Amino acid sequence: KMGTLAVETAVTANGSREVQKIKPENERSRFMEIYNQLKNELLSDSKTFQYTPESRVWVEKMLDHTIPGGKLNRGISVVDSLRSLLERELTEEEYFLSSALGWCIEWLQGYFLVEDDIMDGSVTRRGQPCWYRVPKVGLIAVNDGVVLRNHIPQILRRHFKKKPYYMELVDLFNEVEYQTSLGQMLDLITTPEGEVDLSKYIMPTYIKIVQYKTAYYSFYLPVACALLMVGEKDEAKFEAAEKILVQMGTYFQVQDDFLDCYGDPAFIGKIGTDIEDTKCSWLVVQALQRASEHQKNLIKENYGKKDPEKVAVIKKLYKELNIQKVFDDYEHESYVGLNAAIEKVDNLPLQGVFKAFLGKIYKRQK
Ligand code: GPP
Ligand code: MG
Ligand code: MG
Ligand code: MG
Repeated sequence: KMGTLAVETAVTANGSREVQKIKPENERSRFMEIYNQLKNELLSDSKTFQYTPESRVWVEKMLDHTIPGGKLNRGISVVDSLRSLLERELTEEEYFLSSALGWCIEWLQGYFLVEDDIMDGSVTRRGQPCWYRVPKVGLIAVNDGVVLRNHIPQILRRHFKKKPYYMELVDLFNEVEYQTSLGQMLDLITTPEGEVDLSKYIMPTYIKIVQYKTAYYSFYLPVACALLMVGEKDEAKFEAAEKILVQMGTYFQVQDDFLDCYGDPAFIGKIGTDIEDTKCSWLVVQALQRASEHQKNLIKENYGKKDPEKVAVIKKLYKELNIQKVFDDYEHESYVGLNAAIEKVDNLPLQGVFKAFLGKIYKRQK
């Protein structure tokens, strides 16, 4: 069944009924209804698998813990992008289908985060323990991630099999997942066991890591889904979108790196681990560009250690090097640069999609 929440309407001065802008809380709860529908479909017995009571309880608990608790920006942006591309309010069917694709992206993200938190040794996520840290879960979480990943083709088959763009959709999700896994690989192999090799922490490496591990699935994927839904065939449109959205996704991951160190864990819902994990973070790359020989040695001795005193040495060094100011300047420049690139897009609906995306993330605190 389709979501049944009515769209608010109002009578305007000239008496015509006009669709009002849906408030964010409504948008979220309407979107959440579709999560419940997709979850129930996955948990019903199918030809593929007949759940036992115990396994059904397990998967439901796992889904509720790992899928809907985030900002839902990626998911909702498929709906917003489609509305913007069509330049009108969506029909019930369009709303449902774009939401289902949005949820597929949230499912992909849920899967990535379950695995990423294990690899990064993180403690909390979205204000609760990481899934692998929940009692009785542990490394079962590795397989739970695989289950989550495989829910995506199930959702796509159930709701999109007869659509003319079905093949392209499946192919898109596969391609983007592959890109993300390569970005994650680069992230992990740039983070050596044992001695810290500072020569690896340079901008070109950084850019490549974040484009692949974050930008494709977080920014390009939602818009590419909406373009497929409107039947877009022009490869150039996809490429133009990719160029701007990858640039935007890079800026987004720089913010993520900044918040890892300077965000309030109570507000961002996760405790940073980048310094302890020897990550090729934007902050350390910037610090190294500005560090004296003495300061470089301090980084070499203190970066990548669990010891809170060593972490404090790194944070003090960031302060001395004024990295917060470097970030503020970067944020401003990125915003100006992205806006300039967006202004040059000749397709107005697509331009609206990009503007909405940028507006959502500029100066974000979480
Ligand atoms: C986020 O990086 C990267 C991902 C979520 C991609 C993971 C990809 C896999 C194939 C598992 P991050 O570690 O900086 O994110 P966070 O700060 O949220 O932990
Ligand atoms: Mg992580
Ligand atoms: Mg990671
Ligand atoms: Mg991070």
